[in-house]
Amino acid sequence: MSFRQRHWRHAWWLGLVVFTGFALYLTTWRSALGPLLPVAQDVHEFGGILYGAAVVGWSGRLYPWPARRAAGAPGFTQFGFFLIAGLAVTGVGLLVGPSLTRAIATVGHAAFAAALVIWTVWHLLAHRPRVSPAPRDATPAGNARPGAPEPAPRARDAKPGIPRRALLRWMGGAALAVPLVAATPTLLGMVGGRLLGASGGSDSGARSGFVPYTVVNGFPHVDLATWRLELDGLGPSHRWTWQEWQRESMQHLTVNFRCVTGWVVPDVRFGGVNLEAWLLHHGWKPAEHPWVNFFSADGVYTESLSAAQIRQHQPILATTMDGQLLPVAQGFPMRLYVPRMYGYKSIKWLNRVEVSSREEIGFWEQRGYPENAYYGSYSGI
Ligand SMILES: Nc1nc2c(c(=O)[nH]1)N[C@H]1C(S)=C(S)[C@@H](COP(=O)(O)O)O[C@H]1N2
Ligand SMILES: [Mo]
Repeated sequence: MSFRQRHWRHAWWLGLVVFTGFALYLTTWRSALGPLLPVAQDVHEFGGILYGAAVVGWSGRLYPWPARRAAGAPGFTQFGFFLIAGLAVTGVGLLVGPSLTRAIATVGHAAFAAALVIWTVWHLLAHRPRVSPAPRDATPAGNARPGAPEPAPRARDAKPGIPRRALLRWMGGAALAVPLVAATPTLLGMVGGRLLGASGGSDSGARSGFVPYTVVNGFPHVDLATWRLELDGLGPSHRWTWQEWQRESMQHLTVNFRCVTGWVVPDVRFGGVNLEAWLLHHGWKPAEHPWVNFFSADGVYTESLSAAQIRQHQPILATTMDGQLLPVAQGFPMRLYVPRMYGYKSIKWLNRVEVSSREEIGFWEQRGYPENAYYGSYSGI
């Protein structure tokens, strides 16, 4: 395989895997992809495994680092091989194994991804098109060091300047790197928590490790003085003010919070009101209303659970996380939390619950993720 072929092959594969990977984590890319998100996830998982296996298993040809190293290629170039191998290993860790493995893999995968972006930018800069030297005749005579070996003879008609095609190709590569560089702080935020600002951006204040998703522009800022929780479907609708809600009895559970795209935050302590007990207390008859639908103050996101799912998983209407009120980015003042189901069930900025004879199919379920969001119910492999 020629030098050029090899580079093109890497560019295509990396492009595919890196861009689909970023689409899974970055909230703006996610919403832009919409119904294609589950497809992007499949492409990322399959593509990543194939590419990682090809690079590691076929490294002699696809990534001939030992040979190039011996030939005196810069050491940092070879480093890319280890970053790709690291991404492959942590990527598999995200797909299999217990929560602890996945939580470690989450941080590792983000760290390797950020490092790979930095490495790619370095690679682009190190190999940017250079002005080819002027023909020998034009070199000022005084520049020749005494005793320096005679430079190899060059074609007399070589024109000085940057080869146009190389320049265009390089500019294309650099343009592709821009969104990746812009997104790198988010990845580093997942690694270093608050080191580079809370993950996900400016006013998020999310707990480190979480990726504070939203499908609208920004996070709704809810005022406790005007906040109401509404319960519909049981005769006249019930409403709770924040003060009234404080009289409900709280329960606490410590969980591993897990998104369908792989990331896990271990040992999160949620406090809230048991959904089933609360509904039953207000006259819910599961046989009459086998669906419970949930609505968000963001006006877009929805979720639903069947009576059977509620029975089995005992979700809570959470108002605290690790003993404090929820951060704005993470659903202040109330979110659902559904144990043993992927994070997309845990609707944020919850302000209305409706018991119904029909299901309001959830935001991500409409876009291809399973309604029965049990851990393990979705993965490209
Ligand atoms: N209103 C609303 N709720 C939401 C989402 C969202 O975009 N909007 N994203 C869901 C997804 S896919 C996940 S993984 C979790 C993420 O929780 P976090 O924002 O606390 O990290 O929230 C879920 N609840
Ligand atoms: Mo998610």
